[in-house]
Amino acid sequence: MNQQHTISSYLIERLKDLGVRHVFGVPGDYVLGFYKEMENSTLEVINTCDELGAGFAADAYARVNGIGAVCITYCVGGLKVANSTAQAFAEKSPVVIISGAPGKSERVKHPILHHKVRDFDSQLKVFEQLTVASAVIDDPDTACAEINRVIDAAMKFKRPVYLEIPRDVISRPVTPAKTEHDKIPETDGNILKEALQEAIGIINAAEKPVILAGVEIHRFGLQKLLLELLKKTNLPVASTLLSKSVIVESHPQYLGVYEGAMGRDEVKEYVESSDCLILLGVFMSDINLGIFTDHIDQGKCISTSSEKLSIHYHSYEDVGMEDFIKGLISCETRKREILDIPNPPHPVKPQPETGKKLTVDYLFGSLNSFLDDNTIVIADPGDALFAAIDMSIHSATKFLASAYYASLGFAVPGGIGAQLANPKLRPLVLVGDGAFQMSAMELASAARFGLNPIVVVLNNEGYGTERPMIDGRFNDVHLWDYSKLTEVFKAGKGYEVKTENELEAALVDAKKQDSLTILDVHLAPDDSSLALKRLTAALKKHVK
Ligand SMILES: Cc1ncc(C[n+]2csc(CCOP(=O)(O)OP(=O)(O)O)c2C)c(N)n1
Ligand SMILES: [Mg+2]
Repeated sequence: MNQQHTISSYLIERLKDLGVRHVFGVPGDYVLGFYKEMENSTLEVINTCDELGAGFAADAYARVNGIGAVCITYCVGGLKVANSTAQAFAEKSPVVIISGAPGKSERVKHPILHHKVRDFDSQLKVFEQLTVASAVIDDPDTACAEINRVIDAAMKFKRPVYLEIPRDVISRPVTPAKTEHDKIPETDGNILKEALQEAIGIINAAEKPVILAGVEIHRFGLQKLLLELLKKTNLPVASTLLSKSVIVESHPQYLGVYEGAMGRDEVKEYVESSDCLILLGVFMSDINLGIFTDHIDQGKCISTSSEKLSIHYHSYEDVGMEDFIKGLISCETRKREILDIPNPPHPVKPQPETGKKLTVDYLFGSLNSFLDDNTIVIADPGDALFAAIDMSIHSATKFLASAYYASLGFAVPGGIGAQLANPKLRPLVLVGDGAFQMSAMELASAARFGLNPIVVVLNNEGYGTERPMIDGRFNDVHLWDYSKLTEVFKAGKGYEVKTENELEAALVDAKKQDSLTILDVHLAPDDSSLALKRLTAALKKHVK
């Protein structure tokens, strides 16, 4: 960094240092200057149709790439990414939100400037709630240190951060500040030793220990350590829905997705009958626990996460998750015989019957055998997500979903972010018709940037997940010809799919296309996956 930096060039440099290659967003006059700076740099600007799409794309990008960024204008754009930022916060995804803002010189005497809501700091206050660190970069003397503080927090906590830059300061010269790259707090060696002693004692004495690998293993890049631990101990491992694909799903020690009553019965029984459950970075959220249909006994758990380590009913301070897992690997943990465990069933390709109407079961059976090593599955909440529980993802980190925050509209723009983060991947986007109507226009962005997601629209004529809870006309959607959208976007190919044989033909053909494809898959409005049937039965009790 020998050149004379400005606020914008310094921020761009820092983003690049951390691995950002694409920035998603929609410009506006308060941020146009920064857009020009990005265009003049090696960062690629990915204009989406709408800011929410940019926010979701940046979140998916961060999940695959380790960090993502979105750049928008003040309030009208910023407040649209509030929802995607909330998702990134809730599900731990390090996204840097960069917002333009009115210039300092324009604010004198509080004029009523366009896009201002109440006060000049209204948007900042919103983002203070949604991020782990935030700053207004308006002073060249502190700009670099503040940029570093905020970006380092994103890396440390794997959560979104917010930077707001008044438009008249972006070209101010600055002196680069030292970056801390501060890592997870140091572990206290004595406390770690004691915690490991206790944990190893319990694990070694247990008859049936089971590991539950959560999403933080993925976010903190600890998949290799997990594999080492499995090799060292031979213990069986399950994932949660949020962490699905944390480990390659054909691994011999893999049980499947544990999800209380929503997951496979054998997984529920196996996990819940364990006398020592080792939870690694698991979110104990309602969806992850099958809407609390789980029966996990805290008195049998050893749980480590980025926030705390607890053994049964007590906790240890200052023990990092990575250090604890490394400790488990290096200690004298008992190596067991590899047990005969209920692995997920191997995908069996269903045989299509000509003219037979499609069901959710058939669709997912067929999609399951369609996956290959380069497919990344991105599922929107709704039956697309629940039915995907039992798909067999080929390699680690090839499944993305808003499985805790549960915002509709993530999957289509998420496919854009995922494929730009790793161009070797082809997204298989699984999306309900309701969620698709919220996000379909972003396929135009996919077309513009030459991406080729295969988009499967589960067309059940409305909000199927909600119907069994309380039904009404509010759960219907207007019926579109989804497959014709490729004509509107002037790219790709659409298929209308009603029968088993039409599905097979469409999938085979879609795989050959190098542009985007949309499969409008007609399903009966009252059809659903087994997992959804169980979930709605559980939810019904809560909404009355
Ligand atoms: C942004 C957002 N709005 C509303 C909801 C509430 N919601 C949850 S599931 C659902 C229905 C989704 O319909 P669709 O995408 O067609 O999937 P299906 O339930 O039919 O499988 C709705 C509206 C939500 N989760 N997210
Ligand atoms: Mg639907």
